[in-house]
Amino acid sequence: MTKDVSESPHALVAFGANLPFQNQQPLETIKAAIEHFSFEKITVLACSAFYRTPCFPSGAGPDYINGCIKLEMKMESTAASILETLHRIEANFGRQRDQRWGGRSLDLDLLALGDQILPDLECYLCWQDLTLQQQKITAPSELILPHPRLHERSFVLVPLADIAPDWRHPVRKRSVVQMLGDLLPAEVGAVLAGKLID
Ligand code: PH2
Ligand code: MG
Ligand code: MG
Repeated sequence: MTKDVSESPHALVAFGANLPFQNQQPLETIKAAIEHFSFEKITVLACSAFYRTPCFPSGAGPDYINGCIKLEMKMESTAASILETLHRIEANFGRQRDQRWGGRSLDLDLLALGDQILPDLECYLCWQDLTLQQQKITAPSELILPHPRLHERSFVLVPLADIAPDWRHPVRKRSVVQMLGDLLPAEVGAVLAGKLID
C-alpha cells in the first residue's frame, strides 16, 4: 500500500542567529538561509514571524533573531539526512561548531519530525531531565528528537506557535499552544515584544 503523502510528517526547525556573517547582520543571514533551502531542493512550507530575543542565558551575548520553519519531508528523507542538510546550510553561513552556547552566525535546530522519538524514549528522557548546570557542559553526540529543550524555551515555542500550534509533543503529550501556556508569562512576553514587523 502506498502512503498518502499528505500524511507524511513535516520537519519543524528552529533558527537563530546573533553574530554577523561577513557583512551581513543576523536578520539578513536568516532570510538568505531560508531562501537557500530551495537550492537543497527542500520546500519551506511555512515560516513564522521573526523575533528579536534576549540571549539565553541572560547576558551571555547579543540578542538573537529567532523563528521557526516547517519543511517538506520527502519520502526518502531521514532524520540523519535532514540534519546533514541543516549542518551544510549552517556551514555555508559561517557557522563554527565549537563553543557550547557560544554566539552563532546561524543555528538551525531540528525540533521534531512528526511524532518520532529518537534514538529512544529512555535516551530522550535522560537529556530532557538534565539540570541547567549539566546542560552547560554536555551536548548529545547523537540526534535527540524532539529537541530536549523545546518545551522550555519561549524563543522556540512562540515562533513555533505561528506555524504549528497544534503539533503535539509525542513524549509530553502537550500541544505547542499548551506548552507555551506552561511558561512564565514574562518570558513569553519578552519574546512577543520583540516581534519584527516587516
Ligand atoms: N540559542 C542558543 C543559546 N541561547 N538564546 C536565544 N535568545 N535564542 C537562541 O536561539 C539561543 C539562545 C543555543 O543554540
Ligand atoms: Mg544548534
Ligand atoms: Mg540552538
